[in-house]
Amino acid sequence: MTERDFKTVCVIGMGYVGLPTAAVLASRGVPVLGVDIDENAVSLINDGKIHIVEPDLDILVNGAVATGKLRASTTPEPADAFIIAVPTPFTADRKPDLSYVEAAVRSLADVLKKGDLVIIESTCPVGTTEMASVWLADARPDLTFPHNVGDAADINISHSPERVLPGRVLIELVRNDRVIGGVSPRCAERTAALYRIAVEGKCLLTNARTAELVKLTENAYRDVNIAFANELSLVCDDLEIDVWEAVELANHHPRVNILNPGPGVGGHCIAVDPWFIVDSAPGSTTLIKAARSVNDGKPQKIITKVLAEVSNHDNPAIACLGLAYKADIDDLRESPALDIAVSLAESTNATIKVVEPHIQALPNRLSGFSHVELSDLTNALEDANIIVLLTDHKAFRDVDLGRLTSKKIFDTRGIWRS
Ligand code: SAJ
Repeated sequence: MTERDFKTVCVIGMGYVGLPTAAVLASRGVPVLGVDIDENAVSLINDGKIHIVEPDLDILVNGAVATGKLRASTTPEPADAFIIAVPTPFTADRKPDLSYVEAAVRSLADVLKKGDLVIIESTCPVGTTEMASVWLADARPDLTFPHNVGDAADINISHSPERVLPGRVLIELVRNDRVIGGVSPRCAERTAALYRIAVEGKCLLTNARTAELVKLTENAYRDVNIAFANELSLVCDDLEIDVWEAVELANHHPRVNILNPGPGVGGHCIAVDPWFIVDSAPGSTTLIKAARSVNDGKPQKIITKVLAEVSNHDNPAIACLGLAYKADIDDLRESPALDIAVSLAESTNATIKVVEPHIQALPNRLSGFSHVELSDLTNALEDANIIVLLTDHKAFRDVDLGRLTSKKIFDTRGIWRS
């Protein structure tokens, strides 16, 4: 099967995954319609511009729009394949919120025709892809679906989770192996045929339920490993040992590879996805739950230490370096750095200068505080007597530490170790 079998592709959700996926397919010559409910994002894309920060994505989108292969709209149109890449957040009681996925699936029911392929890339709890087949069957009784008739179905449906790392999306989209889980084997084969247009990694075929669990497993695995590093950092604090040195030395063992401790785990994936496993198997997930609790508890440990230092100063002035959840991106979702800055703003009257090179204005959670301002790096460092490094952005790595000797530094990422 080749790209000729997919004359048009419709990608629903123009976020961190959907837009790069649409642009990569379009750059391989496939006409792609990108769909999003955000009219501003749609109009920016149609102007060849982007609304997110991701290396080289602007150039790719601009080129794909200029050649006419990529355009955007707020409503789906008929296509040979549909890729759903919308968020799956969790509710206040940590249950998966499938409302965006369900709305996206239902939004394409009217334009489906015999032979179409529907792929869910959004991270989902086990069973969601089969459920999507049921939702579409309800809406389109004139078509047959794979949860009922398997390989004989008019419509093929599968789950192929995205695995790209923000900051390296365009490279990983093409090079990473892809897990592809079909509701029937034929669904998986057709999905692989579509991805092979752009993906150089292996396409690994399985069933939809296994693919759903594999994606959740990858992120839960990373969460557990980061939790180990974060717990070790607490032990080292108690014992007055430099955790970075301890990790570095332990990692010389041929079978030990401890990750980096930090201010906690953020982003919309690793801090969320493990809860989808817990929700599906609450009695069997002691370790996964414990890891979440260690990582979620880390910001408070840092806040407590900084506030203790604040109480030592008559005129405390804090520089908070970084709000993004990790280095060199603009994403503030579930960011422990943002949580820490907000908590410091709430708990003290100290002047707080926030440095975040990837945003233009303070986020809502910080903009209401009169003692908090967005600042440039030089200014914030000069005026502060307490420096809290929260995100390991490149811009912070080159700071001249010699000029900060009189200041109290909390380097939560270990980038300023001499
Ligand atoms: N972090 C640490 N210490 C580390 C590594 C990470 O504290 O040693 C923190 C980061 O600062 C950040 C959080 O963990 O706050 C998560 O960052 P990350 O780089 O580990 O992962 P994400 O959330 O940006 O992307 C993950 C990736 N999953 C895995 O590596 C298993 C990515 O491949 C997935 O596609 C993505 O989740 C997703 O969308 O699910």
